[in-house]
Amino acid sequence: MPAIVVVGAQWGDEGKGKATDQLGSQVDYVVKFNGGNNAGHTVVIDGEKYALHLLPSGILSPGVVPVIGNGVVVDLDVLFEELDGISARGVDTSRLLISGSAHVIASYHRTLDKVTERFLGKRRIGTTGRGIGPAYADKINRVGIRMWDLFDEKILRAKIEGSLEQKNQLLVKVYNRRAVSVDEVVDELLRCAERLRPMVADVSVELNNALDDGKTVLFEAGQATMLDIDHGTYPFVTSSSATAGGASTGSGVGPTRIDRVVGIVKAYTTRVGEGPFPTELFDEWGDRLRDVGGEFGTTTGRPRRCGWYDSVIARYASRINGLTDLVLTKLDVLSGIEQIPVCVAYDVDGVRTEELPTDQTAFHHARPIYEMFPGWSEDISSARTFEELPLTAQEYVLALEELSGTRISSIGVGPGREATLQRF
Ligand code: 2SA
Ligand code: GDP
Ligand code: MG
Repeated sequence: MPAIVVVGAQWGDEGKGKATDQLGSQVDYVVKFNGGNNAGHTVVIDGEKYALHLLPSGILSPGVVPVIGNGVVVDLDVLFEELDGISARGVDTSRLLISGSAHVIASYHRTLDKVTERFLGKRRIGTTGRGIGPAYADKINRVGIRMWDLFDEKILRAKIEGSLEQKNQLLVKVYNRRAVSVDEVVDELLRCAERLRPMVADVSVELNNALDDGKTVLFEAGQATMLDIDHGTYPFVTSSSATAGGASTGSGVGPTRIDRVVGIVKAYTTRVGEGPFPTELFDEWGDRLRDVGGEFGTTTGRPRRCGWYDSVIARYASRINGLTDLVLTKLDVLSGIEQIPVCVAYDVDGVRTEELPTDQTAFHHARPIYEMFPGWSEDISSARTFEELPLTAQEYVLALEELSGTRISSIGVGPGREATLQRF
């Protein structure tokens, strides 16, 4: 399998980090192609926990070349902090490559993210406050700063002046904040340039050459299908392409080179931040999933909203991404529930629908239609083959597979690398 894409099939935190880490032992490159340090991927190796935000999860696999593609927005302070943090724990970070076309998150992007959210009040998105939206807005507005710009002070200064012109008016006149000084930003970024320089590369050339040489490349998405700027629950989304297509635009590797697209899906559903979530639970079942599943944001620590499995969303994710297979995670969290509800369709204003309504109002009105599946009482975390699972757990997995319309290639029964049942 020369090129594989790993995407989130729900609203994120499905366990992409663990899945990428596992596939990482079989690949030569792991590429992060969207998002920035809003992501939070937890990987557990031999009982040791690593929380990665900006770095691709593949950095933890010896021999793998970790790559940050052009589709990513990079906060350089966070980058260096994260590199230092994992280097101190003995991880080799020397092979990291960063696309010169990736955009910078500067301090004013973080400021704008926070003031905008405050300004929106009830209409806020519930962002991570990391400056993601404002950095992508600059990219689309053609006033962004790219990695290459840091190596020419004259160009950097001119671009920052251009970028701050309108923002300073907004900050002072609308948000009642002080104007951002061009000099301060130039200094802040120039300070990073020397350390950054050896990591910057033409990622598209590197990856295409690697594929020509028969090497394997894994593309790791941040966030998820339902948070994608185009295909998610807009406007309650992140600002990047988190679906499979983003792997091409965010790295410079054409879609015809991609062989497999793996969707990561939890055995239930979570969401962090604002926005519609049809199967959300507001009762003790939601608390139970959060407690047993440890559902708290890896980046912000925010409690995640929890609900039952939604097969309408799984089918949608299969279609939007052209999934070849699903990896089902956190099946162990459902142990001990007598009857497990699974959403099979929605009731939208009295009409049953099996497709995801793309009209925002209709989606807000969607009510889940559940089918009940018998649960299991056993602790399944030490199972290592599908056949070792209790029969009802096997049936639950087969039902999700059928309802989602995509084969489930592996199943997670714990956070550790070893706690996985491979089906094919
Ligand atoms: P942003 O900051 O502009 O990307 O926020 C926009 C929306 O995207 C959601 N978002 C996420 N959802 C789930 N997990 C994410 N990563 C962290 C994690 C989140 C955390 O792994 O737990 O720690 O809170 C992530 N990143 C962005 C966000 O909640 C908004 O709804
Ligand atoms: P990501 O953003 O998709 O990489 O996911 P996160 O790392 O934010 O959240 C997933 C959490 O679930 C992490 O704490 C993982 O260690 C944990 N995890 C992953 N797979 C499993 C599993 O199969 N069972 C259990 N119990 N935990 C898992
Ligand atoms: Mg996460």
